[in-house]
Amino acid sequence: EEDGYDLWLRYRPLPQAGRDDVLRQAQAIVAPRSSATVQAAVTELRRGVQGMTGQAPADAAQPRAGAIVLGTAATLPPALLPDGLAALGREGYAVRRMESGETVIAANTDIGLLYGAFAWLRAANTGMPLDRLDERSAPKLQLRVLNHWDNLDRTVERGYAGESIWNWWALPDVRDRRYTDYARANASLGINGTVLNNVNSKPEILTAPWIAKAAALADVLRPYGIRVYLSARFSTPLELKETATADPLAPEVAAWWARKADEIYRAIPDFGGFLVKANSEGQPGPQDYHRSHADGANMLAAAVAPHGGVVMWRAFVYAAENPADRARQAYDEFTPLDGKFAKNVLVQVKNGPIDFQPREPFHPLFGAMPKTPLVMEFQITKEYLGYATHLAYLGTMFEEALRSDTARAPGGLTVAQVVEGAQTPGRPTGMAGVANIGSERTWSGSHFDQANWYAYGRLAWNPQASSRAIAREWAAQTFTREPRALDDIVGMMSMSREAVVNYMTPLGLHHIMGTGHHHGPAPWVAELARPDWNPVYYHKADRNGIGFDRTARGSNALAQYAPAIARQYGDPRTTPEPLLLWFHHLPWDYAMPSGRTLWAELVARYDLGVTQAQALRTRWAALKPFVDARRHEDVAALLDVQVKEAQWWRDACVAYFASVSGRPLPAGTKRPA
Ligand code: GCW
Repeated sequence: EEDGYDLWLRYRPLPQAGRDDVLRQAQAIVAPRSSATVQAAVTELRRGVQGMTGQAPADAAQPRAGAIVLGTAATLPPALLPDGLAALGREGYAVRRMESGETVIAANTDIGLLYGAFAWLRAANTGMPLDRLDERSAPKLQLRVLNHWDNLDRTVERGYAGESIWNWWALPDVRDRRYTDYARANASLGINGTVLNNVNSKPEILTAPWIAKAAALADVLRPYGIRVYLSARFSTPLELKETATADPLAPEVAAWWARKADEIYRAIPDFGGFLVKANSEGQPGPQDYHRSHADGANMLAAAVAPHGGVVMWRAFVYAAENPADRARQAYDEFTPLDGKFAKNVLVQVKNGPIDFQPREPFHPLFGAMPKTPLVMEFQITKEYLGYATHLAYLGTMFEEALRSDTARAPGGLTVAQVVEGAQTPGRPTGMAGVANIGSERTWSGSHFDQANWYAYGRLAWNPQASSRAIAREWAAQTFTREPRALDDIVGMMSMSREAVVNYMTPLGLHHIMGTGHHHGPAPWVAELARPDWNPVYYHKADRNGIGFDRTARGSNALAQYAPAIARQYGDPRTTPEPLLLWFHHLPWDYAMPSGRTLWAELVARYDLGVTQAQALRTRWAALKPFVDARRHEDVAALLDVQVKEAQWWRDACVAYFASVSGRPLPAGTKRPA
């Protein structure tokens, strides 16, 4: 019975034609003398071929037609060596079916071979013609990292898939097999780093017993090319009572961190570095000592630099003292520091300026810090998009952010290009995804949420990839290769996030969810201690109108974007409709392009969202013949909840906005009796 544990690496028996194709190309495997990484590649190929065909490939010593031959320039016979291999770099690979009948998986390193093996398996699993395979690929970003918000007591902040997969109690002695499966899944996507613990961090994580636990995980993950990182709490030495201050400029503090780094690197020689959330939501930081983010980041960077480590310093900062517009704060604090960060610091920026809302414009820092490498931070776990219950494929959302034009260069400069380092040649590049992984059988809390982990990984490899192509690739491996069913599943995925936007926060609304847990509607909440936590602060609806004026007449957050964008979005007529109320406060009777009033349009959007949620359910029901019974049922049950909660969102929001505006439902609005 299918329970989702195998993720997209299912390797179930293929239909006859596919099976024959795999058997023809994978009769044997030839691999160089083995490192643990090559061993992992060979084991995976064997497992895949055995699963897909029922037959295990033989081991062969010499290349021959019908064999898969893995090798580097040092081990491949010249006739099988692809041209230009060196250009594929440390992690790239070439996979090619030769005229002579061998399938060559070539790379410059063992990790490249592992990635190439997964690429071949992906091709086999998705039904590509293996006798014509000719693929080369190299990652566009260097650091492709998961951020676990996992606490040391095994709870997961904003996690909806059970407790943390890190069984801290049993570590370091017990190395759960699940860690290896986690490594395989990540390596299949090219994810090469993992931050084990929550950014809301604890001092204990940097003490000897915890370093030993992290080291045990690093040992399991290493053969799969995955480095371990830790979230560091800025005040750690002070809280452990090993220094008298945490001031980054105090020599005893810098010395403490340098010693700590030495200690960590003794246990984990390839330790990736630190992720830091400082001076944000109550976390300590350099500003507690009137020092800047750069002072703090550079002090930590100096500690890990001798070992080749990096510091990822988060730009998600906002404070109650800055009540006018929370969306402005990161830009205001960080742009003056451009050029002041050490070489091994990357500033990690959420995709939008508020907080992982169903829709936000791209963060204005992208393109505005040309001397600083910026890491894109996406949230894979669906804190604001219906937890693991609602079907919302985030590939489209990630793609929307990455394809946004920052207009910071003549001819355009997309967010993806910024993240790829277009402005910062020679400096590190990266992407971070807040993981949706837990210890439930499905890993991600639902079958479709696995697609969000998958899409994140594929976009971290290539930020310009197509979210639709990724969805298709994932669904073919996860559910079915039957083309019509696949079209339907991809169609559902592609519209799902827009459905969520429509029934939660249409037309640029944001941050109107329930307090604390962030689930369900609560646009009426107005009495929280901090103004910038109240939904009313964000929608500003009253008798006359609705929306947050971020133009020059309002908070002027718009001025943080390039002039061309500021100009275009300065006028509601030329602002993209999906962002209208993000940037403008407008009267309820404002005439929308549809010919409706703003009020009528808002209600129509909420209705559309509910209709779309219902459509997801109907479309899934029709897919029953193509999906195994258990997983079909699991998804169907969640889609029922989604329809119910879409109605809840719509009804609550429409009722609330009707009450503040004093307007009746537009004529013709249908509601169940
Ligand atoms: O999205 C918000 C979450 C917090 C989170 C914070 C952050 C880890 O509600 O739970 O804390 O962002 O990104 O730091």
